Amino acid sequence: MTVKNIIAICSMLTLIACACNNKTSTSKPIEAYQKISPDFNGDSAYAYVDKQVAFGPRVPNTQQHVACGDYLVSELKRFGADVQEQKMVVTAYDGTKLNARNIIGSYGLDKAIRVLLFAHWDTRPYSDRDADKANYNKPLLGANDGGSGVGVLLEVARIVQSKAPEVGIDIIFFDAEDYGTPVFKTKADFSDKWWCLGSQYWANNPHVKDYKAKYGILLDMVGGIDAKFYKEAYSKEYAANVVEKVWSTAGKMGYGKYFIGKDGGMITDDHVPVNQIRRIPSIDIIQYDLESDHGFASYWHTQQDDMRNVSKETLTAVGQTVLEVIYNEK
Ligand code: AHN
Ligand code: ZN
Repeated sequence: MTVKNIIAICSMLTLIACACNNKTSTSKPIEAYQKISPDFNGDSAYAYVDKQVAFGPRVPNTQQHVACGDYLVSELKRFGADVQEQKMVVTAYDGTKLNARNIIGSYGLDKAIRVLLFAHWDTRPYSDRDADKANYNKPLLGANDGGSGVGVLLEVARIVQSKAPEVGIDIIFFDAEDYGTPVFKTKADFSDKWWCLGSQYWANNPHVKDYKAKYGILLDMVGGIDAKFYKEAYSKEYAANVVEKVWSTAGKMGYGKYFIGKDGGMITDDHVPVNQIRRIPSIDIIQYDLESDHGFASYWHTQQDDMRNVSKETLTAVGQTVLEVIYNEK
């Protein structure tokens, strides 16, 4: 038998197999979900995370923090957003005055119906979950914790500029989320109020008087490899319909391995002041680990939170889901 003959026979068999398949599939077609949103580019989002991490830790009162803040403002402007900066001094758990900056980028300012998308851009000054005590007082790189949410939202901004959704979009990068009381302190106030300082400030002093949005979506730690996002308790309490909308959209788009249809923990995060003070129903998309004792990935609040843990696939699953949700909004 010649090579040509073998190829001919193989092609015939393939054709027959295809024909048979078609016959069976016509009886019950499996319709793929047709998304209406533009494609989210995971390479692009990854590059925005990498760029932030390259500044080093972004801890308030440091020069790297100022430099990264300037970069975020310039990127939002490059993507055609109307940018506002909210500079404030907030007080940390230990009395330190933090020079903080919330960065706000808006699209479609003439539109009454708005969706708020947010993430924190600062990184933690302590690696207080590190296996090595010697690292407790070291700031961390925050590739996932800080970088990932902002990276996804910068890519969302780039896309929103190229094709406007029907609703207005406000993107806020909150500062000073991650300066909460370190766990290694013995005599200290461990109240939740020392977290989320930038979003607390904004919720009491919005950039626009009486600012309202239909709902809000917080992205926090959305880049981890094989991340799992569970339905977080505050999100369910304040914005159950938004949780359902986001999780069902993710499922239809084939991202069900990331968006798990089960309950996660109750997490103090930037969506809490947005819900409780600003009264905007808001959810938190946050990587959660039911197995770990603190609920988060093993590298959370350690020196290991670097680019090795960031996945383009996870960034895409989250970014494409958020895009599909906002492009379906009217
Ligand atoms: C607390 O640990 C109290 N909340 C988690 C919020 C957080 C920290 N997100 C990122 N870093
Ligand atoms: Zn953190």
